[in-house]
Amino acid sequence: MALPVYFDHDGGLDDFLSLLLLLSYDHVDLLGISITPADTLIEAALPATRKILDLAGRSDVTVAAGTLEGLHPFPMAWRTEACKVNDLPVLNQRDKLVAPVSDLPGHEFMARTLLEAPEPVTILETGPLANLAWVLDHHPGAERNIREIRFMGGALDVPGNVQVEGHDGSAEWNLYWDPVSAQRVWDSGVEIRLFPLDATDQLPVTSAFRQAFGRQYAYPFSQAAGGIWAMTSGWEISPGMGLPYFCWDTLTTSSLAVSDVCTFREVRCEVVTEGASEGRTRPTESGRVVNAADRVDAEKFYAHALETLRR
Ligand code: AGV
Ligand code: CA
Repeated sequence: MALPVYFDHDGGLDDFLSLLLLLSYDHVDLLGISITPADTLIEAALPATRKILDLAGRSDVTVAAGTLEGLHPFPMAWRTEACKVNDLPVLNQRDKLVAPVSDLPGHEFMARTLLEAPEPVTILETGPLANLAWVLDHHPGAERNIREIRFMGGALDVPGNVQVEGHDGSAEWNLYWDPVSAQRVWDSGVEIRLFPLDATDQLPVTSAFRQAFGRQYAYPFSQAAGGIWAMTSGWEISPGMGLPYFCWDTLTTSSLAVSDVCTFREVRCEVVTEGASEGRTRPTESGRVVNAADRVDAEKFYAHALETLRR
């Protein structure tokens, strides 16, 4: 039984790693991809996404470039990582890109794909919620064709990862970029399966994990993934560089294939859209119910990623 999935990502390193995993899941029917121009530069993220599709032999999947902007731009040092992915040798063995680009902007492509889908779709969301919020506002009929959204975002009972002047640090970046869109999705009837920092904090990218890809380097997907994960290295020995890199989006993606990679609990929470906690997912009795990832089986995740990418 194929699982129809629509993927909206925002061109960060683990968004590309998520795409490599997703393309390895035989039970997933990938309907389309849009890119939110958040933790990325779209001019690099678009070709990098198409090159990964071509490498996977999935040049039939259409990609749409997002145009909606958030309120709080990501740091430029993070956004340029997509340029490095786009230049990876393993992704540049051919000089032609084949996977098609939609002539629609990301939000319209998402709407059309959902409206045309013959059965309810799982949305894999590894970036901010601007495109989905737009779809809910402009195409109310699309909502009933969404089975659920698997969304990397938020921080419930742990600190956030936004470290900017004037913010209290309680928010996670995917909500902080566009809190109003996040609130729009929270206010909808869409089922939310949330992968907050509470869960992903249990999955740091370690050197042992990165280097393990060297032992399976004959596989093109391991060349790509090992190269991309190597780009997340360095923070361990550089004080002041900030927080480490975690398997944020890749945990979210792996849950589509490994149902027991983590446990879930029901939490009521609301999105804060103003003030020093802007973008926070705050647990409160009056909030809406989300299914939040809780305890992660870290060894299971690392083993799954390594095994899946031996292709
Ligand atoms: O907050 C995690 C989200 C994930 O979707 N992104 C990165 C992942 O793609 C933002 C982010 C937080 N810390 C970062 C981030 C860092 N140190 N480098 C790049 N992006
Ligand atoms: Ca992301």
